[in-house]
Amino acid sequence: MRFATLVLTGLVGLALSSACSSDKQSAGASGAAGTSSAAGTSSAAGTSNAAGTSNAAGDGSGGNLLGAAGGPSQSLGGESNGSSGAGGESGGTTASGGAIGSTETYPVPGSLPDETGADLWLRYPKVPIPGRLAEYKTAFTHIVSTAGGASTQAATDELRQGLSGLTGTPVTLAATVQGDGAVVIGTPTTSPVIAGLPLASELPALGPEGYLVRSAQVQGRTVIAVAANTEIGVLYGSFALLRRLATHSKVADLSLSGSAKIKNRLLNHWDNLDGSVERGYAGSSLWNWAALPGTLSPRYKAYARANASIGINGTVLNNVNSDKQILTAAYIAKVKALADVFRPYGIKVYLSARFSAPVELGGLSSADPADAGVQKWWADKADEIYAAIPDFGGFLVKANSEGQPGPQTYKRTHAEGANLLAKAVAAHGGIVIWRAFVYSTVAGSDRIKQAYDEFKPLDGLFDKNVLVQVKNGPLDFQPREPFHPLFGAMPKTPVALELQVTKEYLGEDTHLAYLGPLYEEVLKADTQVNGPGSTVARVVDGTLQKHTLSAISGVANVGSDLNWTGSHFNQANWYVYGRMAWDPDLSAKVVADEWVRQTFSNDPEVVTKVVALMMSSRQSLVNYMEPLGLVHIMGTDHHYGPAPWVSNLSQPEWNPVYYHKADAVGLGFDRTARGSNAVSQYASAVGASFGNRASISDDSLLFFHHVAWGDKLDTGKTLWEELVHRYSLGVDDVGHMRDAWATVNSRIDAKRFAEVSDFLHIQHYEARWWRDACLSYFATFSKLPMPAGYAALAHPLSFYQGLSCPADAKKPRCSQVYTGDPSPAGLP
Ligand code: GCW
Repeated sequence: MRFATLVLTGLVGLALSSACSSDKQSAGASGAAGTSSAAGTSSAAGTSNAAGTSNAAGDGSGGNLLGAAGGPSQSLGGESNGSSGAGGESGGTTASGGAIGSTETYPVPGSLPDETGADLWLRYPKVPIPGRLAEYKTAFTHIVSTAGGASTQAATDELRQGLSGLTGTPVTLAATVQGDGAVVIGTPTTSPVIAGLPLASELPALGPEGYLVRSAQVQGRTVIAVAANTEIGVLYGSFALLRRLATHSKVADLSLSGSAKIKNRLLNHWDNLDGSVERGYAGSSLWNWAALPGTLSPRYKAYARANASIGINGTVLNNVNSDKQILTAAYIAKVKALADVFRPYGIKVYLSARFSAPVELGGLSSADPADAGVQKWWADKADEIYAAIPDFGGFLVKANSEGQPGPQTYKRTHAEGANLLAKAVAAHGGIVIWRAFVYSTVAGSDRIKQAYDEFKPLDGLFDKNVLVQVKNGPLDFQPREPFHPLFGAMPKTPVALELQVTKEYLGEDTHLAYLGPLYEEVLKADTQVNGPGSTVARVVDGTLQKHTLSAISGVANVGSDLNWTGSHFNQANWYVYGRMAWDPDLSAKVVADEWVRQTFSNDPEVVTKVVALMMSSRQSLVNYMEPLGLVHIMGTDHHYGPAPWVSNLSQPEWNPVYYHKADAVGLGFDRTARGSNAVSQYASAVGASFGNRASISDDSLLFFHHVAWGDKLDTGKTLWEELVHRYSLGVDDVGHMRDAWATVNSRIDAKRFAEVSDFLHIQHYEARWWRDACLSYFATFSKLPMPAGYAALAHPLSFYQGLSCPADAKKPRCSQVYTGDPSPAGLP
């Protein structure tokens, strides 16, 4: 909602003051678990409905945070493990054919050195359990890497750093196998040893990025082979091996294979050329444009490593609200310098292109796609870019949305606009990613219908190298939305999924919300366009509608902060985005498990507690911000705190009141056939389910229905009672997260422990702020008192409406509400 933002910047004090491949084994979903809350009450989250909507991901909406012993039982995350695992011990996480983790007892560490978080999940600390350490020391003594270029070098460097760190012993390099303990890496072309192994015959099926990691015999010695068809595949295999070892898995169980299901796995940076980041909460942009191309920050390589470790293979460097300057020769030279750093890590660069650049940079009188001069300008520009960057990925375009220029200015369609750029890059093998997030200046009856209405008729009209990129939901990255109706609705067009990794609407840097369950929810949502099983994942990976071109994008959350993402737990969202982009069938819980092990500790005391709190975190946030399908009731511009009362913005659909439609009768937006009929944009079975009060999940209820305050919901409570209940549950769940975090105190370094504790403290008070502000406002319509068993609202509505926080929208907090005790909100 940028346009509103820009227009309103001058109105501060008015509106603003109102608020402050797959890896062979598809991982088992953590499923519909988690129906009971930490407070022991029952929550409708974790259920799925006929239409496969809102919460099939089982984000543990309040699963027991102080969680019982025992690691999660689930299949292996990210790669298949072909070993039988027979006789293997069972570790923290049972994987198919093997186990992640170890059953050895973890010593309580004496004192741990403080960590900044700068190393992300690539820390490689020495294995603290003697049995596994001895095993690794024997199995990994040297790396055999005979030939290859920069990517093989990157793989070798990573293995050397990782294996030396994990074993606490320098691991050496060798040209040949020196005895037991060799890790032999390469492709059949770069390595005669790999070419000679029986596994070489299995490689072609794995594609250009796939890999195998296996135990093998070379000259009578047992080695670990990391084999792939390309050097990038070798790098991915090396990271897969290190991930297994950093999660303390048994060497005897090692047998990994992986290949990506989605071809283009991108980060989209909303980074501006002045160093600011739109919706960024982690400092300034990583790209130091002023110093490029001459000076290359070491962070560029570190960024590339981190992305490669999770399978991301493309990066769009600049904001979709694009500055034309990025297409000038001076900037192309800077972009080339970055592309050269990223290339060994398998990462291509892309640029957001400004549609009006032929006028603004080229001096043409028009940017009309039908104009031959415009076509030539783009073709020449593409030639210029590809001359500098032969593997340039292509263009991302936001057009005719929130004030951005586009083809409609010239009475041309989005398809004509996209094809203009597509033709320019086609000869070079480039692609165009055209965003469907359109936002016209003319208010419709229902803002969420606009993308479908504009794009569905264009299906079949896009060139072969164009993808249409669609946000996960039809509105705008809300804490929960139903899946976007364009998924499956454009069978002749490859449709890419856009997820937001930066938490614009989910508490930004401070609030802990693990997004794995949100991503899993949308990927598993069943569009039913070709009958049951037509999931968003199968639309996006191209298999459902038979597209070879496929893409997924995550709006990046990284910046110049030392910890990269503004908070330690926001790193998990970068991580899970990459892992699910590589394999959209991975479960959020499996990924959380491996992230915690690599980032904090493999100690089951830590893994169990922290995974549980992560898995419940997003549902807790939904509960205290926007329960029951409410959307977009946050403050204008900053999108941080509550402001359901805002009603004075000039376009109706910029206002929260447009979305929640509270009145004396009830709450919610009627999108059934009696209302805006947005349900008709879905496949009929899905639309019917969304439109039916009996089948819609309570989690999405108010997104599709206007419900009377006294109506009974699935839980047996009235709407008003359930609203109060969920807001209260959300607040108290954050209290449980704090309790759970407190228990890992001695097992995590003091610095990161304290920083997370501080943010949980902020989150707890701000959750209560959300609850009390929203309920005091909605009570003006329901005219109902707080039900028995819930804490009174801390302040009158006027207090919340008078707040003017946050002072800093890039590091937002609202200290005015940090008084009293946030919990219990639901009285014991
Ligand atoms: O979510 C909204 C944001 C805008 C963003 C826009 C978009 C880049 O508030 O900041 O602009 O979406 O996705 O284009």
